[in-house]
Amino acid sequence: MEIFKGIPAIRYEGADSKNPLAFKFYDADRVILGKKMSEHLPFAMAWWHNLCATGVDMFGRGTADKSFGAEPGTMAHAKAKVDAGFEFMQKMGIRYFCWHDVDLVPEADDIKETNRRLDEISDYILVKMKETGIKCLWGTANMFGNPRFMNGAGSTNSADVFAFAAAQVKKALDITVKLGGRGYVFWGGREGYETLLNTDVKFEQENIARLMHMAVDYGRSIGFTGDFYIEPKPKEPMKHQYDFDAATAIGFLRAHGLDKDFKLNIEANHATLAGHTFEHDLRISAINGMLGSIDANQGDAHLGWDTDEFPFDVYTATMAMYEILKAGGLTGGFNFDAKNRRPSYTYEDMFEGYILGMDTFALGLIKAAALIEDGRLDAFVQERYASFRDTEIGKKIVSGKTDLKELAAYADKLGAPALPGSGKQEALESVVNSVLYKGC
Ligand code: XUL
Ligand code: CO
Repeated sequence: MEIFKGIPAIRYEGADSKNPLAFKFYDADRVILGKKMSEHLPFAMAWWHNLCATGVDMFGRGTADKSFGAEPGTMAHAKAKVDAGFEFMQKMGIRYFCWHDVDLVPEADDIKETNRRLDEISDYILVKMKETGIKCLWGTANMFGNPRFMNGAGSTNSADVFAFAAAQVKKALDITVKLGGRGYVFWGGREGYETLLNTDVKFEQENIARLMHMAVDYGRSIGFTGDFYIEPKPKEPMKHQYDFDAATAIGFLRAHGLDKDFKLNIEANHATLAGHTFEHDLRISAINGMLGSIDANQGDAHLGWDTDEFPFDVYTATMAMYEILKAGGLTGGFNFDAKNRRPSYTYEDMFEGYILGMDTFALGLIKAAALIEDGRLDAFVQERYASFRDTEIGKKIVSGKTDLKELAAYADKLGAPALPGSGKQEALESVVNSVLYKGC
């Protein structure tokens, strides 16, 4: 039974189209830098926002009806969400989805019953996957919503809660493997603290690592060959979260011997909450060999929280795609961890949010490829460090064949070094504009 009645499959109509239910820039088969757009951009639907979130906030109840014709809180509703999700993805041409355990089924009081429900719904999802060719990008366990996780999951002060979290991770891994997921995510929802006064930070971090090691051991034992991901976020819901940003998460993974099995899932709005740009956290992940997947969304520069908006900012998408292309692409995908604004409550709005996000990333891809082909940014960076390639002393520094004594003697002879050359930021920003708006 069709759920999104009257909404057709979304097609590419080009930039001149005035049809709100058409792509203006995302043309799946268009080839950019030798690869189809659809291969560069494995988009994914986030089960939680698209199929579960109604727009409820702390000031008012939801505005959107996501019952899809069934009674919320029932297995009939869980199945209706599967039907809605697959119809949505098929109409959008989206080939992947991401989920938390409790997005898929209503959580029961007893975990045995929750797990039985997960078995039932994943059987149903598998049938739909076979029918449509749609795949699972990643799965995760929600270890932040239930009151038992008020002090965290891996970082909780209660051994029983830790054990319960472990049980959820085990089941979520079982379902990820059953659905052939490419990845498994740890977003440290409440892995952090409200005050240092009551917190043993060292012990909590060690316990998170213990949980992650157990997940790796169990996952590999049941045939999970994909990547585990940490999704960094600096704050919200906790005042301070341990996976603050990409650099912090990489340090944690290395300190605890988890870096071979883990990469990062970088969310744009989390990077900006950490005081970085999205492209900064992508660069830090990429240069450390840990760029895995992304949560594609954006925040609001005037608000200090995780607004999870659909990507609209073409500059950010361009610079993000520039980083991703230069890193050789993602092993994961582009998950729209994004939700409609509360007053955008209709079925059309759900599609229009994804159209906006996919078109924004398509533009980002087109423009990033143009920046790479233009070559001026790359050439400038190359030239900027030329003294380490072209001078004897520079070559010695880079190859480790000198020491402080020799460099001090060299500096004595030098007197004062010349200024290191203009950074040319404004000229380079102008290059970006001239590539983005060529032909205007
Ligand atoms: C929350 C967030 C999560 C993770 C998955 O800020 O981004 O939805 O993506 O747990
Ligand atoms: Co996210």
